[in-house]
Amino acid sequence: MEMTFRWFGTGHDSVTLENIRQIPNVTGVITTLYDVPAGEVWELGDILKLKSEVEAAGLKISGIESVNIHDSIKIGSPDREHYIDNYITTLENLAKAGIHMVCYNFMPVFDWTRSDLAKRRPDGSTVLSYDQELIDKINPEEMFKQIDGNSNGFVMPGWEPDRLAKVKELFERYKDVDEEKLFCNLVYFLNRIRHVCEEYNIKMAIHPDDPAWPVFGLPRIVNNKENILRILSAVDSEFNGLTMCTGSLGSNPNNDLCDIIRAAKGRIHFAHVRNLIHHAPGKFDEAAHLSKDGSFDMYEIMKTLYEIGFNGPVRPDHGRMIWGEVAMPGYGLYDRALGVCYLNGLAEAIEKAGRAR
Ligand SMILES: [Mn+2]
Repeated sequence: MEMTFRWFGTGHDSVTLENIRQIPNVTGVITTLYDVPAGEVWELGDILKLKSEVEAAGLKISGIESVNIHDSIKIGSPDREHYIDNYITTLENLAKAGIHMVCYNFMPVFDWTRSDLAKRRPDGSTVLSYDQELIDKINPEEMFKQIDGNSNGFVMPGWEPDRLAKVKELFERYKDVDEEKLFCNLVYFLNRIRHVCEEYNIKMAIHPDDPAWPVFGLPRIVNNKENILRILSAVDSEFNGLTMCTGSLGSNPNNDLCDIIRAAKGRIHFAHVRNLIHHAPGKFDEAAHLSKDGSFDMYEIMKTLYEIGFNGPVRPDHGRMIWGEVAMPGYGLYDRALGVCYLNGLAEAIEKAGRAR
């Protein structure tokens, strides 16, 4: 496993590459061209510039999160061809720059959703939180405004303000897209990019839906073992893989995380490892990475990744906000760095115990 850290780029992130370089065992960043709107080509020059900046800091680009998918591709409208062609050019440019892992999601309209970006815990830290009852009381436009107004001045990934203006129109465009249609549109997209991924050895890692059930009546298809295996087998080639995000899949306590890891063996190209606390169905808070702080057995998760031979990039995921840090919610330096150290400890112990057997 290669330990990495998500970085949104200079001007978009309170965390610097110099900060990241000093976290023990982190050798790479997972980054993006944050300013390029979904559907547009990532120019090779811009990718190379980003790459030089990361390498000058003594790190490497271990993968991209995300190259976002234009809504026309998810909806399956005729103009998707143009956006898929652009996506293919972006993938070629990334490969030419030596980048071979791309995380993406296939969630309509919204990326992840939360009802509170700074829920206070008894120790004074704050976390992202989800409560379906609260979500049921608001409409998608209010949701956009809440997320944008509570993000400490940062633009949250998937909640770019220019999307707010289009949210009503987007819902209208998705009105005939049910789960089956969304699935077919995903398979269509994967078949169209297959040749370039296979030629350039690009691993595509679809990110699970967060939370792992439909929100605002929009279909969701990357939310449990059965649906994930259906996607992996529909385009049965190694390039078509998964981002194993424990927090997203684990938002539904019926998902057995270690069972999903074993079932997707060989097709997990990226791992997001974090913890959360379940309070009731549809109600959870994010937590520190430590097993004891949440509902997941982080030792078993890391051990299962080790046992299936996963050797791609892994990163801590959303952290708590601690020590007075002001950062993009979930993406501060301190608690994610603590998360790395904890995952490092688990990994070292698991590896040495494995060798001793
Ligand atoms: Mn994730």
